Amino acid sequence: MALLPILRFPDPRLKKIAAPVQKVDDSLRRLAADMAETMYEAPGIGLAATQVDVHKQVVVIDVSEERNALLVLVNPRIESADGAKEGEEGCLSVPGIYDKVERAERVVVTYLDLEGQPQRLEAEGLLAVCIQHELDHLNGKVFVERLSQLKQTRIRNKLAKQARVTA
Ligand code: K1U
Ligand code: ZN
Repeated sequence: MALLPILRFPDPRLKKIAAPVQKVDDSLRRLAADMAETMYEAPGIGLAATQVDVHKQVVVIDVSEERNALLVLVNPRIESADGAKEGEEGCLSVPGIYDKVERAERVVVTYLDLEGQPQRLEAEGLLAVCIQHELDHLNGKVFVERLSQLKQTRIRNKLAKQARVTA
């Protein structure tokens, strides 16, 4: 397995739209294993392939306290969503920035598992939020782009300053 470098906002590659996976094979299973290792090491509760510069519809998620409930979603689709709730989000591509985003409270998602079998999952709470956050990544959207223009400008300035300090 391998740790993969995570793209940092506002890298333009985070805007790419991920393509559907045509075949679930060993190379896709290796990608998922590498993504999971990268997510656990970060640490994070989710990671989309877009964030490691692979533009395929794959996400890994583990919202469990014990960090032992890995979910791998291939070609995920939100079939239905209901309710609305504001909650704090962070992003491994935007380190150090946390803000409130409104999301659906519950979602039903369909996807393929690592055997290529269709699955259906009803999610609520943090899992529902994380699924929506990761599907945004597959559609080229980072959570800060859901914030006001003023907040986005402040975040871009803060990240540019951080980059100058660490250069
Ligand atoms: O996609 C990502 O960038 C990962 C992101 C997912 C996420 C967090 C919060 C709300 C929605 C989606 C993260 O994992 S940020 C790190 C984080 O939240 C966390 C890290 C360790 C333990 C618990 C949470
Ligand atoms: Zn993110």
